[in-house]
Amino acid sequence: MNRRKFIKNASLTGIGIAASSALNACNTHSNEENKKPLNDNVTTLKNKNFPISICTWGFVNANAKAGESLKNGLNALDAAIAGVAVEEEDIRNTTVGKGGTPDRKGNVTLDACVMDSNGDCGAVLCVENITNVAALAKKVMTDTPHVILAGKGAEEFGYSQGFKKENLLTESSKKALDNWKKTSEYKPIINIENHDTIGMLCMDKNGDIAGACSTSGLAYKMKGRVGDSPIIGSGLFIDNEVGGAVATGLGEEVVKTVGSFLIVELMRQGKTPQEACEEAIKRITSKGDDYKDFQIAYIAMNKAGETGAYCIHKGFAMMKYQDDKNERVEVDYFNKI
Ligand code: SD4
Repeated sequence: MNRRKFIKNASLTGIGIAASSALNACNTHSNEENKKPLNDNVTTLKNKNFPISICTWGFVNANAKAGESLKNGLNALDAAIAGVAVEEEDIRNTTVGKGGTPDRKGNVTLDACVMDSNGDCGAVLCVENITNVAALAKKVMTDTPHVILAGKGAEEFGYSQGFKKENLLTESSKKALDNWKKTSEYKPIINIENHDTIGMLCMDKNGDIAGACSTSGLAYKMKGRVGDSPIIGSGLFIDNEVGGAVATGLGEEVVKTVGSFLIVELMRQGKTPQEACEEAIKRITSKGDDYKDFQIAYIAMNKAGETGAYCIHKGFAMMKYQDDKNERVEVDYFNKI
C-alpha cells in the first residue's frame, strides 16, 4: 500500500494521525511525491466556478464586499478580511467588532483569526478598543514571529501598526447590560442572543482558499473568556489542498470537538462539505441532550468549489456569492423534533 492510500484509509484516529506524522518524518519517497495532495478524493479545480465567497448568517453586505473584491482580483485572504470588516464596523451588529455586546463587567473584548492558503495563520484574543481585529490577526501573522497575541499585548501591537484606539461600547449596549444585571442570568437564547459571529471562506480567481473569523464572543461572558472563533482548528481551519470550514455558535462546544479542523479532515477523506458539516454536528449532538439548549453551525467549502452547511437548530442561514450572485441559503438542521 503506498503512502497516500494508507493515509486515506486510516480514519481520524490516533493511529491515523500518528502514522501520518511518522510517515512524514521518515518519508523515503521523492520530492515530487511529497508535493502531491494527500487526498486523491478531492476534486481539484474541475469546474472553474470560482471566485466564491461564503459566510455565516445573513450578512449580505459583508459577503457582497468579499465576493466583489474577489471578482476584482483580490486574493482570498484580503477579500475575507475586507468582508468581515463590514460587520466589525457596523455598530448595529452586537456580536462583532464595534458595538459588540460586552462581558459582564462592561468590557467589549474581541476575538479573531485568519488563515491563508499557504497554511499560515494569525489570531488575537480578548482585544479591547480596536475594531478591525481580523486585520490585526493578519498583522500578527505577517509582522510578528508569533501566531497568537492576547489582551493588552495584542492591543499595543495594534497601535504600533497604526490601528486606531476606539471606544467599542455603545450607549445601547450599556443599557442592555444594565438591564441584564437585574437578573444576571447567563443563558444564551438560541439564534437570538449571542449569534452573528462572522466566519468567512473565500476562493479567489486562482482557486486558492483562505478565511477569517471575527466576534465579540458570548454576551455577558466572564471577563477574560475566549471562545472558539480565534482558535485555529476550532473557529476556522483552511487546508488549501482540501478546503476550509468555519464555525459559529456556542464556542465551548466547538472547541471540544475541534470542529473546523474535523470538517477539513473529513473532506480530505472524501466527504462532501455538506456531509462533513453534518458529521461534525453529530459529534456534538451524540454526546447527550445538552445540544437542545445551544446552537452551533458550520459552513465549509472544498477545493472543487462545492459548499455545505449544517447546524443544530432551525434558524441559521449562510450567504453565498458565486457567478455574480449573492444569495442567502437557508441551512438544514439536526433537531427536527
Ligand atoms: C463564541 N462562537 O465566542 C462564538 C460566538 C458565536 O455566533 O459564534 N456567536 O463562542
